[in-house]
Amino acid sequence: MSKVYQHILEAKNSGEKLLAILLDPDKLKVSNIPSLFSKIKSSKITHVFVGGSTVDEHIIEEFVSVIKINTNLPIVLFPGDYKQLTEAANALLFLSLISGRNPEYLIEQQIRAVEFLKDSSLEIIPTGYVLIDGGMETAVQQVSETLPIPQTEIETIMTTALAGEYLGKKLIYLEAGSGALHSVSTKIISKVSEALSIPVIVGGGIKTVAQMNAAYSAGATMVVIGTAFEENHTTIESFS
Ligand code: 1GP
Repeated sequence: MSKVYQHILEAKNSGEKLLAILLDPDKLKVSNIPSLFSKIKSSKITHVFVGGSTVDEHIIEEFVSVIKINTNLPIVLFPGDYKQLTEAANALLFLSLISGRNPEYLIEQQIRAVEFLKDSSLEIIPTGYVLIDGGMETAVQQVSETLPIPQTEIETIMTTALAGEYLGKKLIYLEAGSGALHSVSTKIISKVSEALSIPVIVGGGIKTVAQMNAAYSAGATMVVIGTAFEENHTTIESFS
């Protein structure tokens, strides 16, 4: 069953806009999950992403299980590492960092995840992950030891994303990096969305409703927000 992906695909085709909140177990305490989800209930948030660049593998299971008690929204793993996997979630963005040239994040981590995934019922969503310069060195860049593509290299970004689609990826994630100074430009989102037939996810540095709507208008099916919600939980209410 590919329930989570099917919904994203239908959203692309129907024009429905999806919003994921990214929760990093390193930054959010389990004890704060219930109060956070009471705010999320009345917001436009449609998905919960869980992951981070340096998350301790032992806390993932409990973290996701507590989220599950507090929401019916789909929980999607967005792991920085093959150890950040748990059956408690609904789906996994099976990421390959196709903008980089580090085999560790192109295929090595994915091979290591197989031991867990082969006996798992997690929905696996093959995702081409494209790191784009957000105006600062981000955690993804440091951990993956790869360089982001400059925002000016729109053609390279588009061809990289399209190569991802040709490789069979079901989603393309345009990532400016957590806490980016500049989110992915609408010019890039438009160019990529027009070229691709699969849904485009955009994240990194999006802090306002206006930025989110601009990303949707440019063609993003889903926007991911982490830092803005982490820094100020009341922001969630302005996204309702
Ligand atoms: C990071 O794209 C996500 O991987 C979200 O970024 O934390 O900047 O919202 P922010």
